[in-house]
Amino acid sequence: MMHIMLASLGFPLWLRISHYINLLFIGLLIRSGLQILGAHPRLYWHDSSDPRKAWLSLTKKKIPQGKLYTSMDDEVSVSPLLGLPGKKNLGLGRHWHFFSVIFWVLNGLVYVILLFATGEWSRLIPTSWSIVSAAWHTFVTYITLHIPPASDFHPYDPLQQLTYAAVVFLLGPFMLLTGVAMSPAIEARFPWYLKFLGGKQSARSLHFLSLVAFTLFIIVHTLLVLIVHFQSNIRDIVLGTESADLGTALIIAVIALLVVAIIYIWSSWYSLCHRRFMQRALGILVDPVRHMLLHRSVSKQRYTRDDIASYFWVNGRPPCDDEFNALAAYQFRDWHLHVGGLVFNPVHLSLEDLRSLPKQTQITKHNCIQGWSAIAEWGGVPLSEIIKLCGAQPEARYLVFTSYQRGAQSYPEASEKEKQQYFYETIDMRLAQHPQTILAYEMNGARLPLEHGAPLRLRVETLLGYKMVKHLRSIEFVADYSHIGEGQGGFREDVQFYGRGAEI
Ligand SMILES: Nc1nc2c(c(=O)[nH]1)N[C@H]1C(S)=C(S)[C@@H](COP(=O)(O)O)O[C@H]1N2
Ligand SMILES: [Mo]
Repeated sequence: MMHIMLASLGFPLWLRISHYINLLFIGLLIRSGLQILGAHPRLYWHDSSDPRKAWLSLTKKKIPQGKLYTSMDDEVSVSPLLGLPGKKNLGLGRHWHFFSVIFWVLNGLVYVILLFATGEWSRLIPTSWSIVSAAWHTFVTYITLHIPPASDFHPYDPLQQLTYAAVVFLLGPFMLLTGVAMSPAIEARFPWYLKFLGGKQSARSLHFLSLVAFTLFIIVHTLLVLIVHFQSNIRDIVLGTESADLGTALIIAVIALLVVAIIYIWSSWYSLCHRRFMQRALGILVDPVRHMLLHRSVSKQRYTRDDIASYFWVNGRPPCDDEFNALAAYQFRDWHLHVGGLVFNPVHLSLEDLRSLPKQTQITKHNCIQGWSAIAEWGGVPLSEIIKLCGAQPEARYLVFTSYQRGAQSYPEASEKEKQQYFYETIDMRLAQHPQTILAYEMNGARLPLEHGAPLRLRVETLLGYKMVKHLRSIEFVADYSHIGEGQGGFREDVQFYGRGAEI
């Protein structure tokens, strides 16, 4: 009785629309996800991200011995057919991923709310264990290359119902939970959550495996729609009832799929041609959402010495200018950090001066935007001490950290002009005052090694690695950063179109 009643409901318009919106955004999510994966095409179960211990390497690149090899060297170019937007565009791929996930989640919420509000849920969520044996029966039917009779569908067959319920209520949320776990702000604020998932790299691997599961589901789902009672299916999917006109259903389906295909092609093509425009346009939505959800989180990381990684990728090669080499040759005895801009007392601090200020050590996890992570102990001066020393003027809103190192060492694919520019990044006053924001001169109890940023680097433990400028030259307090570089807030934002905030 129940079945007949529900089947007669057909498929309401809201359900068909949300199915279509879901299809559109899932495609954008998968494609931008592949783009992100290409930035570090190795998967691990352990947070030291040791490439020799990767369980999956989707690259033929080998790590050369005895030569500095950076994670930027390891990035692979993704075909625009697979990735969104394609080529080496991690920054834009992430923008598309976060832009799409906002709509995907909203669409999913509307769907679930309406599912329960209209009683449609009872077609999806099993209410009796007998469905398991019924689903097994259907499975055997399919696996022996038979097709269940139309009467088995009310409107779903038992196997279909179980699978849909699992995808909607288990796989979907699992993708979100593992995705969120990769945010350094979430990791820093809720280290227990990451422990629960087995760490950042295991969350990343699980996120990838759920992508594989999702992709398999989509393939099988589409094939079965095409093979098993196709004419009824297409009427149901498009017009909501099996008594609808087949021709109309087919025409609408073809047009709807063409629209999706055009959006997929356009999104890659337009993003590749107008990278700055797309960075800004997608940022209009992504930046405030990210800022609102994650910017306030303060790092509560407290790892132990046993957690310290045996492998720590390098990103950004040491500077090679004569000026820097001369400083390095004397163990940075003549090096000074210049602190100026909108402050009451500009200061020049030597390493000795910095060492005489209060020292803080912290064992925290570094998260590179490309995907790898590693735990280390950092020792240095809390940035708040420097702010106290120089006194920020009330108009000061941001701190600009400039390196001795130039674009050529940060991003080999930069233009000639960008290669000459000094690497810089900005953070705001709030982040600067965080208890775990420090200027580190030590790593794992020893002097900061050259490749990890000697003589001094920034550590902000709720952000991605690209914000943590190595080989510091100066800190400038400013009211606004739009006049610096390309005005996006940092070298990697200017040149590689990374996001303005680095909390995810
Ligand atoms: N000066 C400078 N600082 C930099 C970079 C760089 O290229 N130049 N790369 C950033 C990026 S993307 C990361 S992930 C970290 C890497 O730090 P590590 O080399 O100590 O692992 O440094 C950040 N700081
Ligand atoms: Mo990075």
